[in-house]
Amino acid sequence: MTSDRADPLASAARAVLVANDVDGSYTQPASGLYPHQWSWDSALVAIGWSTFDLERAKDELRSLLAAQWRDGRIPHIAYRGGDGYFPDAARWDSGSIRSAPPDVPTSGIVQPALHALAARTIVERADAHGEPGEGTAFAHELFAPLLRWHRYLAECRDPTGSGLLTIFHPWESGLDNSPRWDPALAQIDGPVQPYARADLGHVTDPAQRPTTIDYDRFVRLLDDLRSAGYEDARLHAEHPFRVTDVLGTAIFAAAGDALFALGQRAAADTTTLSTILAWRDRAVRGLERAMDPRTGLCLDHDLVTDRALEATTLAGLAPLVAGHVHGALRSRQLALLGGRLFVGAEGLAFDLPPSTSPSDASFDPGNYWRGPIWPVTTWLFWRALRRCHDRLPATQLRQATLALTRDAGFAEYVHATTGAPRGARDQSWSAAVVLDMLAEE
Ligand code: 9WN
Repeated sequence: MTSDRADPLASAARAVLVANDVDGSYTQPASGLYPHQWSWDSALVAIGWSTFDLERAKDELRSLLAAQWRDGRIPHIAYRGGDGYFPDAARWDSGSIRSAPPDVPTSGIVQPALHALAARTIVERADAHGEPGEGTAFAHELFAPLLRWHRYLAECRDPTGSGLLTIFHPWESGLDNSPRWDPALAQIDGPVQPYARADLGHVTDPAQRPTTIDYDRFVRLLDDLRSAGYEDARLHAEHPFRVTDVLGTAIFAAAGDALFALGQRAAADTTTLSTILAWRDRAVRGLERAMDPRTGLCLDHDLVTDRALEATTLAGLAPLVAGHVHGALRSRQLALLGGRLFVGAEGLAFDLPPSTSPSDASFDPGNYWRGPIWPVTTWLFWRALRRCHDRLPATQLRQATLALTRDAGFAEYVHATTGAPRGARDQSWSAAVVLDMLAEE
C-alpha cells in the first residue's frame, strides 16, 4: 500500500484510525466527543484508510451512504454510537421524515461534499495497488449515489442557479462558530427548548468551544429545521438562517471534477457528464461573482438581510479550493494565502493558515473555528494546490502540517500562536490527512 510502514508518524496516524474504528464499518471522528458517523469526516477518513486498507476505506463510504436520504442528501450525522452526544437522534426526529432511511437515525442537515473526492482517491489507489478491475468496480458502485447527492445540492441548495450553495445551519458549513456567521446568527433569538450540552464534558475548557449563546442559537435553528420537516423549498422561503457558503461551494466544485472522473469510469452517458460539469462551472462562476474587489477575498452572503458577510477567514480563499480560477484572481488569492493575513501573519506557531485571520477583530487563537490552525483545512488547500501544480506552496503546507502533528499529535486543532493541542486529541481526520500527505509526496 501507499503509506510508509517505517515512518513513525504514519504508524501513529494509522493507530488513531484503528482505535476510532467501530466494528469495521464507521470511524468515530473522536471517541467521546464525537461518537457517531459524521459526513465530511467519513470522506476524509476514507482517504486516510485508503493509504493502507482499501477495503476498509470503501466500507467507510458504503456505511455513510446507507444513511443517504431518498432526496439525495447525505446527512451530517448518522447516529450509530449510542448515547453521550448532544443533539441526540431524537432531537432531529428523522424517523418522522419519509425521505429519511428507516433503519438508521440521522440528522436532517448536510456538510461539505467531499465524498466524490474520497471515492476518486480510493479508485486511484485501487488502480495503483489493488486487484485488476477493483477501481472501476468501485466507481460503478458509488457513481449513482454520489450523482444523486450532487443533484440534491445543485437543485435544492441552489434553486435559483446562482452558483452558490445555501446553508440553513452553521453546522452545515462544518466551520460551526466561524465569525463568518456572527451577523446572521445575531438575528436568531427567542426562547430555546431545554437541552444539555455534552461537548463540555469532553473538552472541559469552554474557551476552546462555542459559547452558550452560540449553542442556544444552534439548537433553536435545529428545532426550526425539524418543525419545517427539513423541506428545502419551505426553508428557502422562511428559515431565519439562510446564507450562501463559499467554502462549501468550492468543495462542491472540486468534488464535481472527481464525480466527472468517476462518471467516466462508470461509463455514464454524455448528458449526465455534461450536467456534472455544468454544476461545477456554475459554482466556479458563483465564487467569482462573490469576490470582494477591495480585499480580494470571496464572501458569503446573508440572504435574509441581503448583506455580504465580511469576516476575514480562510473561507475567503475558497476559489483556490475550487480550482478552475486563473490569472490575476488566482495570483491575488495565492498572495493572500502566503501574506500577512494568513500564513505570513505575525506570531503564528506554524507557517500554516489559521481558520480566522489574526487581522480580524474576532480572532481568538484557541477557540475552535475562530482562530486555531486545523490540519483538515490546510489539507483542503494542499490538495487543491497540488492538483493545480502550485508545488511550492503545497510542499510548504505539507511540511508545516507534518511538523505540527509531530509536535502536537493528531489534535482536532491547535492554538494558533502557541501551537498547543486543542479540542479532541486523536481526531480521526487529522490522522487521515497526514496519511494522505505522507502517501502522496
Ligand atoms: C457538529 C466532527 C464534527 C465536524 C465539524 C466540527 C464539529 C460538531 C460539534 O465536529 O462539529 O457537527 O458537535 O461541534 O465543527 O466540522 O464534522 O468532527
